[in-house]
Amino acid sequence: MKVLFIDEYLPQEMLGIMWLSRAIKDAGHECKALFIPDKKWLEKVREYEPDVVCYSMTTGMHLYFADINRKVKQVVPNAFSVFGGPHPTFSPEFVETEGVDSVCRGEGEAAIVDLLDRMQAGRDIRDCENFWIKDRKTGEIHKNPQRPLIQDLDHLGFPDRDIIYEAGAIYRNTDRKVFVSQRGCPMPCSF
Ligand code: B12
Repeated sequence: MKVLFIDEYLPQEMLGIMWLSRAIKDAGHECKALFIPDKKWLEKVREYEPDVVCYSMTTGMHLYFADINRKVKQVVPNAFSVFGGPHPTFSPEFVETEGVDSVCRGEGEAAIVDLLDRMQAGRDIRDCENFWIKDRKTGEIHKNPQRPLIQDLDHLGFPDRDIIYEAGAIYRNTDRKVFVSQRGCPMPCSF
């Protein structure tokens, strides 16, 4: 399957996207990123023709990305949209938004690979764990439980920095690279 992550330029490389891309590529799927602002962004979406369009979001960016997604759907109407990150984890009812096909709650590596493998094989995706999935025909929302958290982070391999560097040379050229050796928050935060 062909996957496209759309994000805006942030002050640093996005570890979520890099780790998801690692898992997606290791499972044999294709994966690219596109950063906005880019005058040709919609042209690039049309040219790549992704099967799945992915967005990683914090709260506050959700209306913006919902709008971006509606524009994406005008040029690739069959592309399946997946939203993940803190906002969909806290507020999965975001799936009710027009144009949103699914949201992923919590860790995404195993979830997105499961989803893509099922799509590739033409299998049912409605009971895919971690996802809330909207049936395109009936509008019914399938609310699935989350799978257990990853126990051994070393199994994930290294984040795929290429996906970010290919899409945004500024990240490749900067001396500042981002590393995180844990998941979640060491304080009592809920995320
Ligand atoms: C590093 C960091 C930043 C960096 C990079 C952000 C980024 N998007 O990569 C910078 C400095 C830019 C930043 C900025 C901000 N941040 Co910040 N940041 C973090 C921090 C400390 C770690 C994030 C991280 O890299 N985690 C590691 C990766 C691997 O995890 P992840 O990104 O969550 O991704 C996993 C899952 O969420 C999921 N997933 C994520 N995206 C997707 C997409 C799909 C399609 C799928 C299937 C799955 C999926 O799968 C990934 C792998 O398992 C978190 C704290 C935390 N505990 O997470 C706060 C946190 C994300 N930030 C937060 C906030 C508030 C902000 C700002 C709004 C601050 C501000 N006032 O400007 C901005 C928003 C910028 C933006 N548009 O994202 C909040 C978000 C709360 C919320 N309700 O959304 C957090 C949770 C801190 C907190 N506890 O309050 N941040």
